[in-house]
Amino acid sequence: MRTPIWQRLSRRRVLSGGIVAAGGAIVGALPNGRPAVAQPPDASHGANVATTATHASANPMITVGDVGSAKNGFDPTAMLTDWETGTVSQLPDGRTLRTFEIEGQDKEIEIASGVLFPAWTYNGRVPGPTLRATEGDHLRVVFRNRASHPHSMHFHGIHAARIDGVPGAGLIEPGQEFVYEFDALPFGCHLYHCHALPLRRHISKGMYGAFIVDPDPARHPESVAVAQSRLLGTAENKEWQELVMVMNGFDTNFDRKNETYAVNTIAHHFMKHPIRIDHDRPVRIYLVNVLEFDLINSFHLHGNFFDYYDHGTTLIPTLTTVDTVMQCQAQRGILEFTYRKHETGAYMFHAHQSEFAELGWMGMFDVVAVAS
Ligand SMILES: [Cu+2]
Repeated sequence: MRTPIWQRLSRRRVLSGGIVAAGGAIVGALPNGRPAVAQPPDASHGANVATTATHASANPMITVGDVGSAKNGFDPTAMLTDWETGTVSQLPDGRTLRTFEIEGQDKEIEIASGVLFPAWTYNGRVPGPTLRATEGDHLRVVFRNRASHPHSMHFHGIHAARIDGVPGAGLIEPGQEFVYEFDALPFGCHLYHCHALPLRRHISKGMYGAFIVDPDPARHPESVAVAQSRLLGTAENKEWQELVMVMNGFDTNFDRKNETYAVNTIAHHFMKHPIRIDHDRPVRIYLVNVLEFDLINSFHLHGNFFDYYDHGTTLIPTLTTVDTVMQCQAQRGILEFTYRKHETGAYMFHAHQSEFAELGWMGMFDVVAVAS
């Protein structure tokens, strides 16, 4: 008996003919260059047939269709810059107290056009909110678990074991609440994620987000200007075009392999919605890799080179003049570059694992001259 097409098409075999939109629709290229969609069987489809897609993309190398933000309630473009700075007050000792409120929620999200994924989320979005604080702030993170499974928030930062977000130290049951309280240290580009077991399940379901700690210029007299430029709200910081990119992927058929890859969740979103860059202003990217199942992820920039600050914990670059960096899971860093000496135009960026790029982790910068 012939094996159904959806069983014969392994992820990598599909790639030789095209791309996978996954979770139900496998997209390949027909000989005439038109994409085809193969549906796995369910009660309403007795047979497996390849049919011509009704809404082919103009670009045969990327996923078809587009994901609107209305259904998900979040938009990858907005996520580039929507810093969550919390509620700010002052402690009796004069220090800043920054309070964040986060809810664990089950939510079905759309990760490519027509491809739904049953996510576990922080505040109903994947990645969760980008938490941003200043070095030395006292942080209070109130986590309420409104989801169906036990969850936690484990921060990559300096803190006590009792609030580490692992079992027995802030892992909480559905309906419960926990407060993680610690100082924002060290400065850098960090992350948080759920640390419930099995860990790979909770991370791959979507429970992670970026955690940025800006340096306090008063603590860095040797590099005040650099520290100022990183501190949100300063005039020096406003000169920069800052973006947060969380590299992730989704295992839509639960075989412990990813079917789609992305920055900020939606496959190929930044191919369809290029990121507008002012030619004259420098760019700073807070890059975080949370990809599960694949050992390594990477970022490659076209037509340009960048300086890199591993973990963001230094004010001088740890790598200079590179055009590619690789990151293992939970590794992160800051990229800085400029297009000031370039022609305007569309410059690509993507994972240099070609397979990841073809499955969604690829985007464009639209570098334009902005009249002052
Ligand atoms: Cu969890």
